[in-house]
Amino acid sequence: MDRRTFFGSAAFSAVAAASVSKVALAALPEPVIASTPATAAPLIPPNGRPYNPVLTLNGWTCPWRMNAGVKEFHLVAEPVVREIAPGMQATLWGYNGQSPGPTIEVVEGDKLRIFVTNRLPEHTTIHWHGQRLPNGMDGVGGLTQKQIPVGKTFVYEFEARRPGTFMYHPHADEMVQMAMGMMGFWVTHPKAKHPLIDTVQRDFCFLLNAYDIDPGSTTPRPNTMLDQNLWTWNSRAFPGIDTLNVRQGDKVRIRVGNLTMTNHPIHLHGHEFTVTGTDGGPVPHGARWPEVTTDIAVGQMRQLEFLADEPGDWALHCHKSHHTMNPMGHTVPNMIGVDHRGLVQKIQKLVPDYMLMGERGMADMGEMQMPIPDQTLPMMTGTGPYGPIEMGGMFTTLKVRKEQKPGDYSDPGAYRQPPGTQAFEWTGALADPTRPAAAAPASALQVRKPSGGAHTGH
Ligand SMILES: [Cu+2]
Repeated sequence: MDRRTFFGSAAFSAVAAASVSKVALAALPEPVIASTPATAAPLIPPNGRPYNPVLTLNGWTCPWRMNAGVKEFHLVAEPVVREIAPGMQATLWGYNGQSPGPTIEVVEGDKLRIFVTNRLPEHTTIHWHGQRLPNGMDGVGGLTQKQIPVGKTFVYEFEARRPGTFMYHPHADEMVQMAMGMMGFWVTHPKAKHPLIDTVQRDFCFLLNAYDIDPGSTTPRPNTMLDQNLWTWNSRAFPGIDTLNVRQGDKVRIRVGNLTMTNHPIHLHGHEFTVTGTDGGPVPHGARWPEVTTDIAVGQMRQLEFLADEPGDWALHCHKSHHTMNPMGHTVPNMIGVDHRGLVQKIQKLVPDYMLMGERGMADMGEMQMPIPDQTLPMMTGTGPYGPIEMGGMFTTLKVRKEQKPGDYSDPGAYRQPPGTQAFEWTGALADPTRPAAAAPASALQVRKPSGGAHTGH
């Protein structure tokens, strides 16, 4: 079929992803490569139909060009270096210079052409998670298309048929390619006012991902199934995850997709939200209920919406406490409550750097600077106005400020607690707590035991 008449044809389903001709290759759009993990400002659509753009946390939106009414994107699958947080670079695979790849933002009804160039050391494909599209555009290697060989460029063409929150990732050697960081976000905006899609003032998106990178090294182990040691949002770990900065009174939407191998209960402090949509589409009003935590299972996406009406710095994090930590030895012995007085000094005569961890819990880890290998993040780190924030991994802050300007996404700095509104130390008298008398011995209790072995009469 003539590619120029493709979109005018009713035969969408008849065409599969195909290798581009040399003529088309010469004409394909220049891929835009990102070199930093910084959060880019939302991309105001320069052409096509207007929409309110999203902000990709520590990411950016893929620029496109219009070609005879078709939106054309160019993704390049390639090895990348991604800063997970200051002090640690990971060698991952991604798209257009980073992992995740750029967010694709389109409008319901847009006709799309996406060029995918493979610069990986092995073949790949892209699956467009959640899209309605012709079967041959679904990107499942071997099933709906041939894998894209090393060095080749394939083209995907389809229409963005329904609005919502989606993602993209390979469906070729998936275990390795997703463990290496290949994924990206996708947002399809509604073409007109939609009864189930509210206008919001701030629209954030990010993917949950996870890596197993040995301390001191930079390449993830792709064979690890569940015991990853880096729990990340858009391949960033706290304190490398940017804050979500909003104006008090803004309606806020946060879109989250999970491409890790376990579920993540995402928890927001200080506000109640509703889940207004999934990758299956908008949730009917009657099926929404208030939450402060919503679990996002593997391969799921959720849209959280709320009115940001409480000023402050509010934690936003995964509620699995092991997921708000950076790499640590899982085999650290449990020392809580162990009396080892004098032991550390004796060992330090032999091993000067020796530290004993966890005797009184692990909060000390947030303060002490223990020697760690290069390319390794402290287990819990990040400093707030009142001291160390004893977290890493899947943690950041929602900053709600009265003074934040509309559309201004810059970080307003730490929240200043108004006088009299912060937890404070009690300095008055403390009465000894009254404790109950020692429990009576069991033999003194009057217990009616069942008689004999006959358990009848239940
Ligand atoms: Cu989690």
